[in-house]
Amino acid sequence: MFDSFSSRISGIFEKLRRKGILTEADVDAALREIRIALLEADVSLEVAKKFIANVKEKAIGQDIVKSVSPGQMVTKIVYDHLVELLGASEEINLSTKPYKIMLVGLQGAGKTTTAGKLAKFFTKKEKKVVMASMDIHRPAAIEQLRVLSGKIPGTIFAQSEEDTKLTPDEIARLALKTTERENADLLILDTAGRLHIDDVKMDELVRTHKLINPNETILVVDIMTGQDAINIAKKFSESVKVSGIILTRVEGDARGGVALSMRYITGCPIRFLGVGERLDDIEFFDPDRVAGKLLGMGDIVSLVEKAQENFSQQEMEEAAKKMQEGIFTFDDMASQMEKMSKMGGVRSLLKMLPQSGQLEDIMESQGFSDKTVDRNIAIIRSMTKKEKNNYKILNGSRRKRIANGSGTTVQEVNKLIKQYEGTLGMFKKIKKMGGLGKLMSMMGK
Ligand SMILES: Nc1nc2c(ncn2[C@@H]2O[C@H](COP(=O)(O)OP(=O)(O)OP(=O)(O)O)[C@@H](O)[C@H]2O)c(=O)[nH]1
Ligand SMILES: [Mg+2]
Repeated sequence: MFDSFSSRISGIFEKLRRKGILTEADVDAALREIRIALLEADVSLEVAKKFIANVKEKAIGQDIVKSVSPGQMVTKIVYDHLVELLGASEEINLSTKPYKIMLVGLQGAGKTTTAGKLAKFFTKKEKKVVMASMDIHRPAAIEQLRVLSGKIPGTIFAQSEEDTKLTPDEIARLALKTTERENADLLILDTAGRLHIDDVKMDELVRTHKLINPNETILVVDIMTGQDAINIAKKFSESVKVSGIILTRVEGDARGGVALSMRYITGCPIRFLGVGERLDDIEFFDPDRVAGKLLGMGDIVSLVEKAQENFSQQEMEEAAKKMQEGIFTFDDMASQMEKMSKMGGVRSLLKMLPQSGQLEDIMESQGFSDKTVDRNIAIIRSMTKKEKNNYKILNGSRRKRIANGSGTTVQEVNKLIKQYEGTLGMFKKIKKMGGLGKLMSMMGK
């Protein structure tokens, strides 16, 4: 997320840090560059101006010119201001029963997908969720939500397949009734996308909004909309009282400025970020994390969370123990590769780290690139048990057999074995040095 902005910003800071002693002119120059970066990232002019003024005031107040590490100091000040601008995260806690959430937004913003993501999110928390779609304008829209809800065990879809002629008001009433009858915790209502704000469908939205009287009205905004997103948000807030925002398509190289301006302009908290098309691709909005990303500091928190979801505590301990003992088999290698691709692939994982470009090269040289993972797993699967436990017996004819069996070439098999040797060598070295714990303490951690 926010790749181009963050690489630009981190470049500016890099320059500052290299300078050692900063003059006020250095700081001014850097702030001018930051301002351009903000504007290019679609932050509104008003917000960018205010941001720079605040940072400058703070920076001068702190006497950065004399401070020990001025570059770092400026980074910190900018970071703090970004966090402030993004606004504190506020969770949706289902404070009343049933809690009613209505999703509104422009056509294609991601409302229906987000409805599914939220349903899954709350179902995982043992909440009973009812869903309904008031989108009678697009024939397949109700079906789309029905299919999504079918993928989330436990959720209840309020509309029956026979009811194709209901009006949005009737659907709303039906959904409320179902929610009560099922004694559900949460009702999620999807609405039709508006093409323009002054669409006739807007009146319909206002009417059903009144009827439902939701506890939470969430505006779903595609972050790729750029500057327009801000106007859309303003207009929507004028018609129905928006209480929270969910930004979608945040995973790509989005121009993150929308996230920065949104809170300031609407006064509404950003609740979640949509980071992909799958139902699990939703993240809590965490201003610290987003600010860190914006400044190219990587996203260690997301990385750790992802790892925790995919590796159990026990697996982690086992892996660490093996590493300690210098044990690493081809099966271990294959299982690591499988886990990586389950977590979204090497590329998406590395994106969360600073300097991800260089790391990607290193991972690639170790056989962990998205292009080669499937191939390497196939190669390992074509080995016998004996071969997997002792790579030294892999002579020419065995390698040829493995290449044939996995639909690869002998060169590719050779490459993988070499990579395996490299990792095994590293594990052995760790063992020699007294294990992982020793190594860590040597590194001062
Ligand atoms: N990459 C990415 N795609 C998303 C995200 N959220 C939704 N999409 C995709 O965006 C497209 C539109 O999503 P929908 O959920 O149908 O959007 P909508 O707002 O309900 O659209 P209408 O009902 O037509 O107004 C689909 O292809 C989704 O898979 C996201 O966070 N990231
Ligand atoms: Mg929809």
